Amino acid sequence: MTDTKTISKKMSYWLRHNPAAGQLTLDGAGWAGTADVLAALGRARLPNGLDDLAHVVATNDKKRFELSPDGTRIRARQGHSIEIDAEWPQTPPPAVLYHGTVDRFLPSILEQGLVPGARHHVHLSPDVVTAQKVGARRGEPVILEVLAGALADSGAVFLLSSNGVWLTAHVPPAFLRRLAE
Ligand code: HQG
Repeated sequence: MTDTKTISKKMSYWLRHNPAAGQLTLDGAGWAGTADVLAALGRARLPNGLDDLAHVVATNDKKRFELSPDGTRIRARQGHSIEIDAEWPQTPPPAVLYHGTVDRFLPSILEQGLVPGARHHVHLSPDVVTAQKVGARRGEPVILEVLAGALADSGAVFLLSSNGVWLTAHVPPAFLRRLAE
């Protein structure tokens, strides 16, 4: 349903990047008041019943949003460019994780490693299929294996978000391998 996608895009923008655009304020962990988000959706002339919002949260393909247990607050699970401290639990990663990207970024990635760019962390996928989807947003996907276990052994911190995305600060080139096609 088109509205669901439009609502999701608007909420991603407000809750990750620009709360002021929705006249919202987020607390330190990224939460906005559910009623405030509903009001912002109304101002954007989008469906703004609590049921519309709950539908977006429940059906979002990547579980981007999280409602507080009592439903009064909502936040994006990750992907923020604004400063928030929604820290996911530090978790020992599996030996290998995956990163989906595209050919044109490889020279720079092989020189600098994976860097967070506009986000707070480098995002890594638990499996190749997920990484392919991430890479395919930009073109023909190229999959990198991340030697996550070894990187963790060398002292890097890995966080696991509640929708299965692994987050870390930087992956140096020595911990990257291009997956054979
Ligand atoms: C690349 C989506 C040059 C990196 C997805 C990527 C994911 C470099 C791009 C989530 C580089 C950053 C995250 C370097 C990394 N030189 N390019 N040194 N290091 N890159 O979107 O991982 O829809 O910030 O390969 O499904 O693509 O937001 O990160 O291509 O889960 O919920 O720089 O975003 O989820 O792009 O995607 P992004 P990502 P959402």
